[in-house]
Amino acid sequence: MWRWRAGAISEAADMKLFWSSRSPFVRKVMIVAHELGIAGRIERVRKVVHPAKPNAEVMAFHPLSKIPTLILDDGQAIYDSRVICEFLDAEFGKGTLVPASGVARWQVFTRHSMIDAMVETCVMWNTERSKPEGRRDDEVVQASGVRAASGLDALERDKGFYESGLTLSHVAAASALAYLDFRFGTLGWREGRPRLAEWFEEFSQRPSFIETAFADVY
Ligand SMILES: N[C@@H](CCC(=O)N[C@@H](CS)C(=O)NCC(=O)O)C(=O)O
Repeated sequence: MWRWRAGAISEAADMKLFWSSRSPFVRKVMIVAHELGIAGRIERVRKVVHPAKPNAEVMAFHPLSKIPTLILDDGQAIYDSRVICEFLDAEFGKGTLVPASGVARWQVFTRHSMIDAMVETCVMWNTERSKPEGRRDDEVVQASGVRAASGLDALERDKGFYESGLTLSHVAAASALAYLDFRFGTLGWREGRPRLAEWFEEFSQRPSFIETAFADVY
């Protein structure tokens, strides 16, 4: 049976996270852990994953070989990133990062899912555009750009996003925008999206964001 210790701040790691310094989904989980003051309880276990190469060690816990996967001290696995974030917030944050009820709660979940879909599109976009000519599907590359722009425009217009305090959907947005800077530095996503750019600039100062910076290492 997994035992968690409520209110603990700097205890030994009692959870493991299949982790990579390059994954926006992993970064989102780690930002949440830092915001909740429990990053020290999560041992990061580096895993290399790729859609073309299922990783047997990851598959032993996540049947589809995806990271992040969180493993509790009784061996139970929790995934995907949205579920891990909600788990951490419910268990260690008393639900502070998700409104307890009402429309606002469902707006946070919906926005979080939209951002995750946008990031999935961007990860696929990055993979597709890196393929050599002949193997690359240019229609997918182009459509990915259209979808990502549409997601960013939705965030720029989303009044509730700017008016509410910190939620999981804000963490998801920060990780998504950082991923764009990391992999699509020349995209110029800030152009025409001043509210989002300003919001991100402010979020970027948070220790949780600084502590979890992307790094292109295996
Ligand atoms: N919906 C999943 C997406 C996770 C995901 O796609 N992670 C990538 C790394 S950024 C991965 O595991 N890719 C390996 C694969 O698709 O086989 C989540 O939110 O956790």
